[in-house]
Amino acid sequence: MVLFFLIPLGVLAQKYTGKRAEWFVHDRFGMFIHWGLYSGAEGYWKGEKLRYGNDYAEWIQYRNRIAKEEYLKLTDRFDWDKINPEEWVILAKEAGMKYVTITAKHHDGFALWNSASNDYNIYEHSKPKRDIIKELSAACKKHGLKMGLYYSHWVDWEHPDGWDHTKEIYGIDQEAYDGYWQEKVIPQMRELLTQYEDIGMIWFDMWFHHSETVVSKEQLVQIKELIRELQPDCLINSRLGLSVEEDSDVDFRTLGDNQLGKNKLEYPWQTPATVAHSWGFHATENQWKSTSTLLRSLIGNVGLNGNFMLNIGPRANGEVPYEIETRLKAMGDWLKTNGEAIYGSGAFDLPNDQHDWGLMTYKLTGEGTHKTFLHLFNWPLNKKLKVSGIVDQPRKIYLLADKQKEPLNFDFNQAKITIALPDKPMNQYVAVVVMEFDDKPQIERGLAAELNAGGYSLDFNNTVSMNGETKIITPSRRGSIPRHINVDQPLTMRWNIFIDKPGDYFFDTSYSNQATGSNGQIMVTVGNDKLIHQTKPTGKTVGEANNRWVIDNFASNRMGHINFGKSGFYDVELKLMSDLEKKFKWQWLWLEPIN
Ligand code: FHN
Repeated sequence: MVLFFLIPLGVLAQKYTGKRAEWFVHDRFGMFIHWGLYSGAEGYWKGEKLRYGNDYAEWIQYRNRIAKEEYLKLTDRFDWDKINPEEWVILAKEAGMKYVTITAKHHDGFALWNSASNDYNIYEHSKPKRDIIKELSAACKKHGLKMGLYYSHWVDWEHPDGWDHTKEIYGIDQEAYDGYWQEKVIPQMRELLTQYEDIGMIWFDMWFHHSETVVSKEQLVQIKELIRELQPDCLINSRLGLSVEEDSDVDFRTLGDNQLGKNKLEYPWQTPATVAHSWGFHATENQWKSTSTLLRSLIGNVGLNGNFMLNIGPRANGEVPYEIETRLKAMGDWLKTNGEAIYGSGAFDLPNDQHDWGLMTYKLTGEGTHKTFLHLFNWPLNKKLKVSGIVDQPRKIYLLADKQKEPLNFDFNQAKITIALPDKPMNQYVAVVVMEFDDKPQIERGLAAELNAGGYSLDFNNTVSMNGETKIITPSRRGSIPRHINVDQPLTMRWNIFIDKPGDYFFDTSYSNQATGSNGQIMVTVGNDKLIHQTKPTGKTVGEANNRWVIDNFASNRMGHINFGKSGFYDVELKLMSDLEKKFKWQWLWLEPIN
């Protein structure tokens, strides 16, 4: 049965969303909680730091080879009277998050609820007896958030026949593994799906496809059918071990840990992310992401139709690290003012990374207004904001933080909107400018945007076409050798630009020529105008001091200038030809108005 429905245009900016995932696509932002016995270890065991560079504190039992009996003694470090899951939910609410997903059972196999089918659970080992899932469920209900449950189905270090990575050496009998599945996984899933009212999602965590490990497709289908039978509206993520493409019953795709979206996807997807590095609490954590970074990640994902689930790793007394709490509250403050650009918003038709000032999101409101939100990460010093590629005139532009919606002056010219900004943004971190349109704004596809400070940087990112076979060489030596192409055969590239202010423009180009004389030709054509440049030797440079780190020099060379007689669209063509054994390497073309 195909479970993808077409959402009425304008309600959600995303085409293939199953009915039950509508809230998830709308809400965009949730909390992830990693909390369990490992929270008591805080990333150290008997004086030794976690034995693995990635410092995932919740892996301490496996990494430091801790026996179950000893691991269980960590319960003594918990302050059972202080732990209050409602505080986590309140924090989520303050952060503007709409759901909370907790590690009901992480890889250590320890259940955070009163599990009748397996006594390795918190109820049996806390004093007084606690059922954290029950308490969290009540708190979520009270504060109007959805509850998601993380359940490690594949890996379980407690059950002798559950998967742990040492079984890659010693192997495991399929029948024995199915024993674990039928006596622990299925009964526990049944408990979770029947004891705690509505479950928003079950979040599985098998980061391999089932074909690459011990779990069989039948076992996964068994879980999936159980969920559908007991909680038809509960979402299932792709780390169940089945992809969204392969099984339309899987509601959304989970990207890699901290992996942000790169492309717009038309089905629901999500990034699980950390504020720090570790998921579980780690005593010596020090890689805190800034609030701006976290907001940028959220906005970036929404601008590509994604969801963002941000983790907190509370301590064994339930406390959330100060560094996390402050960032979450700051995000919540930002969302109180700017939430409209996130909730119910999604991707706009222009590429998300088209402009150097920030990112865009879009929504069609219930009143029929089309809004594009311009998220500015860098307030321009000249107080001008340039938007390239929208070919319809906005009816109004204002700052989202401005309650009066005082209109901002702007200039509209075919495919360029230039907005006059006030001296300072009205809020912190990211300023949002709203452009309102009566109809869905039409765009000019494939336009290379003008940079906000002026000029056009033309390269492989914004080219409309590239003829000739070549490979783009990715940056190397820590980025000191930039992205480029080896010009080993003639190559033609084209860009579409819009010139707002007619006049003379310089053309510069960057390349590396390691020959002793000219080794090729670079030709630019705009209409009837041509610029021809014979490559010059560029020599070497040092990438890193005192490291014998000598690299090819990529240098900017002035080709000349061309006059753009009137405002309008122009096709810029570039032809690259090498003519010696030692081919040159080409990087970019730069256009800049001559003032
Ligand atoms: O191994 C886990 C890890 O501990 C953590 O739970 C993350 C969260 O996405 N998932 C696994 C690694 O991808």
